[in-house]
Amino acid sequence: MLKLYSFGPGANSLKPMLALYEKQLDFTIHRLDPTKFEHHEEWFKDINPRGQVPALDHDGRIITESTVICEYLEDVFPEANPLRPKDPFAIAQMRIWTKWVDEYFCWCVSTIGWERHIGPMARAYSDDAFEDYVSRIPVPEQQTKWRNARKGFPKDVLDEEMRKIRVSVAKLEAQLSQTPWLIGDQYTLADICNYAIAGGMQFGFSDLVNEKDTPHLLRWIEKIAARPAAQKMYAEVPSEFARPQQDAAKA
Ligand SMILES: N[C@@H](CCC(=O)N[C@@H](CS)C(=O)NCC(=O)O)C(=O)O
Repeated sequence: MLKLYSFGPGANSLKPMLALYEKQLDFTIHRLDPTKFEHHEEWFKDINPRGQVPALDHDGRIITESTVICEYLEDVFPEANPLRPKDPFAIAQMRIWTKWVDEYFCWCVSTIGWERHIGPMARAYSDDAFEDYVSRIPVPEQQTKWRNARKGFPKDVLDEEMRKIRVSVAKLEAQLSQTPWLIGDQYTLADICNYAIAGGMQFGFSDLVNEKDTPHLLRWIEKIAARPAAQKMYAEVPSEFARPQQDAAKA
């Protein structure tokens, strides 16, 4: 049995969710509500001690880390619509892209998302209520991030993250102007994991991702969103927490 703990079809939660839909596996989804800090409740910290989604329960064994979950699904269900190439060089290219998402692209988009969305949400709580929630966050760096979002990130931090977002967008556009998918002719986890972050940027960062400046990136986003698996995912997991295609900035 496969059960995915998730906020819905957006950001890191989207990666294994879209992979599960693409592979047409049988699975259930347990949605958590971030606005109620459900992911910091004790029952969920027993599942993922970091208090973060996504997490996959496979027959009682828990796998965390969105990209690791995607690779795990390929290892366990290699025949079900493969999303990883067979050739070792191509696998390496795919992993360079997924590593880049996890270590670079995700973080700059995330900070801007926290500034825009988490900050106002956090400011709606009284100081005491907010600190009570923060005290339940198990990862010290995440506590700092919540506090920074509530205060508002310093301008130099936001400027630097926007610079990294511009670098990221240019990198994706450059590759997609050469090849239909990120590592060539095959749709892989490289595309899914990048789409998880880039997929809503035509709305949240329309000054950077648009028809004039990034036509190839835009076509690629639309092409993935139109795939039957993505359409089924958005139809079956409508989310008031993570609106399809509009929440790249909420990672
Ligand atoms: N490296 C982790 C990051 C997971 C992560 O940042 N999850 C976010 C949602 S996209 C989360 O749970 N945020 C809530 C919080 O940190 O309080 C992964 O790729 O799974």
